[in-house]
Amino acid sequence: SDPSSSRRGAFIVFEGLDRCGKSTQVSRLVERLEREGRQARLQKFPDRTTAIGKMIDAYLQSKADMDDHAIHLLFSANRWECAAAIKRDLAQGITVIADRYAFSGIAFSAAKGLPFDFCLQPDKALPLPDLTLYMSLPQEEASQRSQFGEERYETMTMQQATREQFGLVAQEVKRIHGEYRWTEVDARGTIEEVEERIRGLIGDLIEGVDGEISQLWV
Ligand code: NYM
Ligand code: MG
Repeated sequence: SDPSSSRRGAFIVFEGLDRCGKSTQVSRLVERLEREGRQARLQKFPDRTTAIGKMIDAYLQSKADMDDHAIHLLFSANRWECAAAIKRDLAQGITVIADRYAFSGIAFSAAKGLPFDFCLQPDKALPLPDLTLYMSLPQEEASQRSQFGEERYETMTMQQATREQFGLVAQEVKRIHGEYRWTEVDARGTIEEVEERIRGLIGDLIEGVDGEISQLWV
């Protein structure tokens, strides 16, 4: 019998600041998995296609203003409305690759000054990623790449504050869920070099995972 048939798909999350190369790497990874004949799905957060996602999109483009707490809860609600589909796909053996997740939610909102604890609560019990890859780019290198767009949060001060909060998020993930669930990836270098690093870090996770998916922050 095929031992892999009893395994669920892995839930792999990519995190990082704006312009760190995340979206490029996420789509290359999903393409590679599909080329290799594996089932994989890309889940972008925020998912701007849903009704809640459209409100988030309007906020990010400064077409709408919103209280900091309210938009924080909408980002979380946007994950909850996708949670059942993520769990269903994982159970069917599909590898789910997320471009941002709850960790962005905490880091960006806490960087605006909301209490860390408040930021963490609404995502409690969401599917726990098997691995989060945090793509890290030194400030000097990020400034050179920058080319920030027009969206909210895309300023040097905000990115610097968010970088610090991501450090605290990493500590919390490691403390509660184990060191192995959060890994920093050096995002310097060419697209191919970074892709190779990521490939090494993911290893045999793409072969599937034994056991049920756990719950975030539980
Ligand atoms: N963002 C993203 C948040 O503030 N909270 C969240 O929960 C998530 C998922 O939205 N600057 C921020 C980070 C980004 C912005 O994301 C849009 P992207 O990946 O640039 O589309
Ligand atoms: Mg962005």
